[in-house]
Amino acid sequence: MPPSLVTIERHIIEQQKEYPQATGEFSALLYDIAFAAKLIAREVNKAGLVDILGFTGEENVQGEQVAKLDEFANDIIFKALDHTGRLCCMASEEVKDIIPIPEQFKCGKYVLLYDPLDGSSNIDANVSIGTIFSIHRKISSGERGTLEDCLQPGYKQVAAGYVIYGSSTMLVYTAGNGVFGFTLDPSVGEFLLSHDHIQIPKKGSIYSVNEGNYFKWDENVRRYIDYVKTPDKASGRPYKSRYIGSLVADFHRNLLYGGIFLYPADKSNPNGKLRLLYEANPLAFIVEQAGGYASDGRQRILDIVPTELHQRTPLFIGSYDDVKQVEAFIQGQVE
Ligand code: P6P
Repeated sequence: MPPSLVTIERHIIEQQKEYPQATGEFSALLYDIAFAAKLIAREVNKAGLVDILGFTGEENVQGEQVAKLDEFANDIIFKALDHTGRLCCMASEEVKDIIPIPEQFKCGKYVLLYDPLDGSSNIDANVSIGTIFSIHRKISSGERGTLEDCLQPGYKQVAAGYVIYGSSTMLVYTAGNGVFGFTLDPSVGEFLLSHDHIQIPKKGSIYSVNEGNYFKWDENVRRYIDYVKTPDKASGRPYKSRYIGSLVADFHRNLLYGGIFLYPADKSNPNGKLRLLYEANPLAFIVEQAGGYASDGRQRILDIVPTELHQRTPLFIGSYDDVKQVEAFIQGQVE
C-alpha cells in the first residue's frame, strides 16, 4: 500500500501488531484523538470566517486571556474522549485541576494530558498553532483517575503527539516505536501517512529563541547564543535564526530540518515559561524517538519527576549535538 494511502487508523492497527500484548483500547484512544483533531482543524481553518476569533474575555488557570478557539478546542477534546471508557482522567492547560471522567461513564486505563491549542495568542494573525498531547497508563489503585496518575515522569509516557494547524493540518505521534507524521486530506477527512519514521538531523543549523529576553537570561545562556551567532565555517556557524513564537510550529520545523529550540529560565520566568506535563514531556518523547534530545539545561526532560500539574520547566530541545552543547555551556563546561 503506498504511504499516501495509509490512514492513521490503518497505521495504528499495523503498529499494534508490533505489540502482541497491546489491546485495541490504545489504538482506539489514538483514533479518538485524531477525530478530535479533525473537528478542531475544521474550526481553525475557518476561524477567520466565523465569530470564533478573538477572546472570550475570561482568563484561564494560567492567567492568560482565553481565546474562543482555545475554549472550543478544550471542549472538543474533552467531549470526544470523556465517554469512551479508555481514560481514567484528563488534565488540560486550560483547567486548574485534573478533569475527572463524568460519573455516568466507565473509566479506562489511560491518562490524557493536553494543551488544546498552543500558541493561541497567534490565532488572529493566522500563524500556525497546535494541539499537544501526552498519554500515560493509570497507576493509582482506585477506579477513577487521580492527580498521582497525572504526575508521572515523561519516560513513562505510552504515547505522545501534536497536531499542527498550518498550511496543512498534520498529526505527528510516537508510541515508542518511531515517529510518524500524517497529513489531513480534507477532501476525504482522513489523516494519511506522509512522514514515515521521522529522524531529526544529529546536528542542525537553526536556533529558535525569543532574543527579546537576552538580557534576562543567565550569562551562560547568553554565551551560547553569542556562540551560535559567531561566524565559523568549520562548525557551520552562524546558525540561522527562526522564531515563530508558536511552540508546535517551531518544534515541527526543527524536527524536520534539524536545529534547537530554546526557552530558558529568565528573570521573569525563573522556572521557564513552558509546561512540563503537556508541552515539554510529549515533545521530548517525540524528539528522543526521532534521535534528538531534550533537557532543562541540567537534566533530561523525561527524567524530571513532576510535583505540580502546571509546573513549568526551562526547555532546550532538538538535534542531539546542539542540545548537548547548550547543556555544556549552561553547566560551565565551555570556556
Ligand atoms: P514568547 C505561545 O504563547 C507559547 O506558549 C508557545 O507556543 C511559544 O513557544 C511561547 O509561548 C512563546 O513565548 O515569550 O516568546 O512570546
